[in-house]
Amino acid sequence: MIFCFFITGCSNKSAEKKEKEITIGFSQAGTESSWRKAQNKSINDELNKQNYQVMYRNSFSDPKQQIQDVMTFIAYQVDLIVLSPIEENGWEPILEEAKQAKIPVIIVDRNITTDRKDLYLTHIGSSFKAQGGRAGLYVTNHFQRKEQDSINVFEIKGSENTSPTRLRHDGFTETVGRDPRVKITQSITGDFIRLKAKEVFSQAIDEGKLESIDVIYSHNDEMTLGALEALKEHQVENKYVIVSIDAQKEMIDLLKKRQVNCVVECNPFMGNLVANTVKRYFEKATIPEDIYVSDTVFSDHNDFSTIPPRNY
Ligand code: GYE
Repeated sequence: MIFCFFITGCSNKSAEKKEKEITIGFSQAGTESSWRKAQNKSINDELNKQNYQVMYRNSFSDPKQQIQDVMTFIAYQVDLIVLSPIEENGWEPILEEAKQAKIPVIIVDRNITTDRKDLYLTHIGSSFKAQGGRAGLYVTNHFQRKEQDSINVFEIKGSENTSPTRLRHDGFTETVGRDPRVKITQSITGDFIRLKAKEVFSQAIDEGKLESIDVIYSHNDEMTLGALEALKEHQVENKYVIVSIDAQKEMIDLLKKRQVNCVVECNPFMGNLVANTVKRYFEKATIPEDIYVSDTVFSDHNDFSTIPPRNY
């Protein structure tokens, strides 16, 4: 009996890998913003603190490369995949392959669009729709008591086929819909990148598309900074109500100088949630279907001294 127990004990022990023998495949979307770099460091730091072996791949905003990166993790037979997806569609085939290989997947930050909840353990990230709603609420509150027949919004959208772009748009439009005067009359895509947004916004200025615009609503700070550079280079006065999302330090500094009006936070520091969820998985503890990162909002109504340091 003792002999059998010993063998059983050994097989159980080898079956329960120690942290340092667990390999995590971490697939990152890109390095397009200070926000992304902070999110990236947060996840890598917290996984390393748990003594996991981390196999890191950055697809540098190339969706096809990101699929290849996940294929590599499956080929290496990692123990778990942490996926920060660029795009929200097209993930089912490769996640089905991960499932067949018995490799669990945790989706972080942006979400994926699928009914197949069996293809991943959980999603950890912000509510992008709530962020769009907060941006919209600032706009409707700002114009609530202003005698103005129409309030025209210029929207600078993030990359198409991504959940933050879709949901930040939906949250904003649903909220401003309460005031029939507010309409998005111009919309461009800056792919969440400062230089791209500057180029496309400059073109819009040249084409006279800022005529009768009251509000600039931008899906992330990098694109807002690009648009502000374009205004400056075209010597266009910044007389707009400007609302931005992420709350990078550079944007909060402009809020304090009253060059923008509202900055909705998108908290990048999700590493502890990710590492804790990984730990709970290997401890066979229950994991909720969705784990939300908490965000807040800053505006020119704030006492700026209460805004915490940004660190990104
Ligand atoms: O707002 C932006 C980054 O996926 C929420 O992606 C993230 C967004 C973030 O490019 O800065």
